[in-house]
Amino acid sequence: MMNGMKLRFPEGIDTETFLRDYWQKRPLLMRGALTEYDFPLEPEELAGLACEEEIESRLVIGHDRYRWELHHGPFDESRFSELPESRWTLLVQDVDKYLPEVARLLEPFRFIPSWRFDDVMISYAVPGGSVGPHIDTYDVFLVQGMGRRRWQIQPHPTRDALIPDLPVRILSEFEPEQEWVVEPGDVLYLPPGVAHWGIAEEACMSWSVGLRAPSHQEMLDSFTNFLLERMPEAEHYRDPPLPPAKQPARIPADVVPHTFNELDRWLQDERLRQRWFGSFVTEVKAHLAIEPPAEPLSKGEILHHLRQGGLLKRHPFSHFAWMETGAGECLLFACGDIYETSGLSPDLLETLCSADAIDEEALTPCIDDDSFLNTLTELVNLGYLELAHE
Ligand SMILES: [Mn+2]
Repeated sequence: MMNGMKLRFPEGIDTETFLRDYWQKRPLLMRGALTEYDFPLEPEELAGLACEEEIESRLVIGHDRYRWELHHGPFDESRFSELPESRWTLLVQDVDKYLPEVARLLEPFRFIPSWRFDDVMISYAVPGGSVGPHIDTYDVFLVQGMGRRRWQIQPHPTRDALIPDLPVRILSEFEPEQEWVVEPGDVLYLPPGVAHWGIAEEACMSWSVGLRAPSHQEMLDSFTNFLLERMPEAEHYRDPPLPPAKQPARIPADVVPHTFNELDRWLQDERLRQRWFGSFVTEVKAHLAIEPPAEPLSKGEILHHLRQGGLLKRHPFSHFAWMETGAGECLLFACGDIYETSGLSPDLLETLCSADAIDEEALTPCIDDDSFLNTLTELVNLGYLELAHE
């Protein structure tokens, strides 16, 4: 199904060994790993995107190791002609959401689950341009698209202290252990925690395929809120067997595990955990709002569209995923919403969540199933699926 581009690993490494030995463990430079991709975006077009109101962009100017400027887009077109000839970088986030030909860059990375991906960020730098030495908390594939960039890395930084009072996160100490000059088609994989500094040798563009890695703090915050919305208000604290209190002010230590036994019933509820997880990992970033269609469509209209050879396509901002729960059910997750599906095969769910386009044939034999058609209609009327012709 996912045909087309493959990542060309270095000699002696394949997908399995990459995932086993490098993924989330060690950096890997892959020379010429993506030479067949044609990087369909010019610097001028990237600058154009940075002028758009709804697109997130940044301009980083590095005067020297300790002096940095950060400016947030959208920018005026004239801004770019006023910039110096060296030492600045323009970064544009989520370009894959706006340009399908940029989203194609995700194809060769499909051996990693799609719900792990965040975005393709594209940067353009003039000679000497960089965002300084820093550490990211997520995995990234740094794909060189144009020109040459010098990457220096320190895989196990001893300190993560930042230079204080700067608008950008710059490490105060950086001792590179490895260094490469990358060229178009080269891919540098970095796991989280590797200190890195990439400096443009000449005008260059780097395409960063970034993964999602929410913090434990964010996850607990989201999970407990999810639970709070689903727990009955009426359940309250109850005492364990109570001896007469000799020291009325004392909290007996065994009250704590007793209380947590009660709370653990919620925290350990596998059914709720699974629903939260799928919902959480398919949530859409707040600034990427999906607009529902102006006029809601009926089941009949959607069925008619498909019967006429029409297609359904996922909204480019959307995240879809599915899960076989182990309790004999499959859940479909779309943009944080949870759908309990019955009678949908894993193959159909996978198609719904990852095929480029969905046609009538892909949806047989479920197309006549009323509850499935209801789900499909809801997905269309939320804007998660869009009617398309091709
Ligand atoms: Mn980085």
